[in-house]
Amino acid sequence: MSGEESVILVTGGSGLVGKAIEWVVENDKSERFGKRPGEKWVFLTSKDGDLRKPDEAKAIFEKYKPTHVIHLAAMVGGLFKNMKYKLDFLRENLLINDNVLEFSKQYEVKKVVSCLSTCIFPDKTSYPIDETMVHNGPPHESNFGYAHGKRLIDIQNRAYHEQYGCNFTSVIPTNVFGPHDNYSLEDSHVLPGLTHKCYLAKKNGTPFVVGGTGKPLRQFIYSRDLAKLFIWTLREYQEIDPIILSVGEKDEVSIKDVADAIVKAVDFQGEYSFDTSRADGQYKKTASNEKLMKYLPDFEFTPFDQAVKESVEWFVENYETCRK
Ligand code: NAP
Ligand code: GFB
Repeated sequence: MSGEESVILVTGGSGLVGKAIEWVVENDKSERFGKRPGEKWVFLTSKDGDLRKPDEAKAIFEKYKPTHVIHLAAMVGGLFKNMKYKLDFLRENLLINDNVLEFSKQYEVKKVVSCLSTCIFPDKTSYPIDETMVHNGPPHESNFGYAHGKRLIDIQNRAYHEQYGCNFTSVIPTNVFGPHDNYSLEDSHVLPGLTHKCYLAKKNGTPFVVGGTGKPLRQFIYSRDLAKLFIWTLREYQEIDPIILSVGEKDEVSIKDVADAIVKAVDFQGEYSFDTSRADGQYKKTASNEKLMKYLPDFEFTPFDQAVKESVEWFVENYETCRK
């Protein structure tokens, strides 16, 4: 991205990942990740327009005339929300993605970076999973609506590139957590959901109950680390094919490890238990970050326990106003 005026539109700018990108743009002083002269960053919320609706989506592009787009806006949620609303996840995200990509083409946006997820990979697969395996078989039953909607972004990117020469690419983050997450007790992802549950258990002297067996394995990326990688992808990554943005295979942890880290960060003194009547979801989705490491061999991820501590501290400080 040259120094001339760039208008970078971040759809979903008020969410977990969007707020992390805003934080990095405003606070990182490095040339690689911080805001650069001539850049205007626009962080959208759904109040700026419902991206499921073509007229509202077009009005946003007409108003801002972006040169670049980081496309985050989506219906998002954890395992239990995905199991309940499979059609909504599919249809809402298809509508949003079609509008954002089509108006990016119509308004001649120079580059779009959209967002897939490591949970959309085939359920029956070899490990570690890499970027070439996105379409190699059906996703896990628990979130097939969300997964197919996300997979289509990769198909759309390739079709826009082949037919119109559009520079549309995507990233594949693993599970993300950090400040400004959604802390809903039922619909959130595991880390914010357990943070909220553990906080209430400590506050009310009630049991802290973790869903499932605690055995499934996950890789977690701190939102502020992911934000830096998004900015790098926008500025320097030149492929149409997606790139996995994740910590390494060796950093994979169990859900019990997550619960233990949250108990430590919340300073919960009681015992906690597992409600094995609740689903475990995918047992594992171990992803390789080899492609990313070839591009950024020196990138340093925030240590998991430190990131959990910062996230829990943010939640406690913002309990009254955060999404829950
Ligand atoms: P989030 O916190 O739920 O934020 C979603 C954002 O999308 C919000 O800014 C929301 O606006 C906006 N949005 C939702 N529906 C919209 C609509 N119809 N029109 C306009 N804006 C709409 O989500 P997130 O965790 O930051 O996720 C961002 C991206 O990362 C998503 O594409 C998600 O699929 C992907 N991802 C997330 C994870 C994860 O673990 N969180 C993992 C992999 C990939 P409001 O604030 O106004 O509602
Ligand atoms: O983050 P999560 O909901 O989604 O994690 P996935 C689910 C795992 O955490 C399961 C356990 O093994 C759950 O049994 N768990 C324990 C809990 N307690 C809780 C809790 O209170 N809340 C939640 N949510 N889980 C998602 C996909 O899969 O990954 C989404 O369904 C999305 O589409 C996301 O892409 C990144 O990692 O299982």
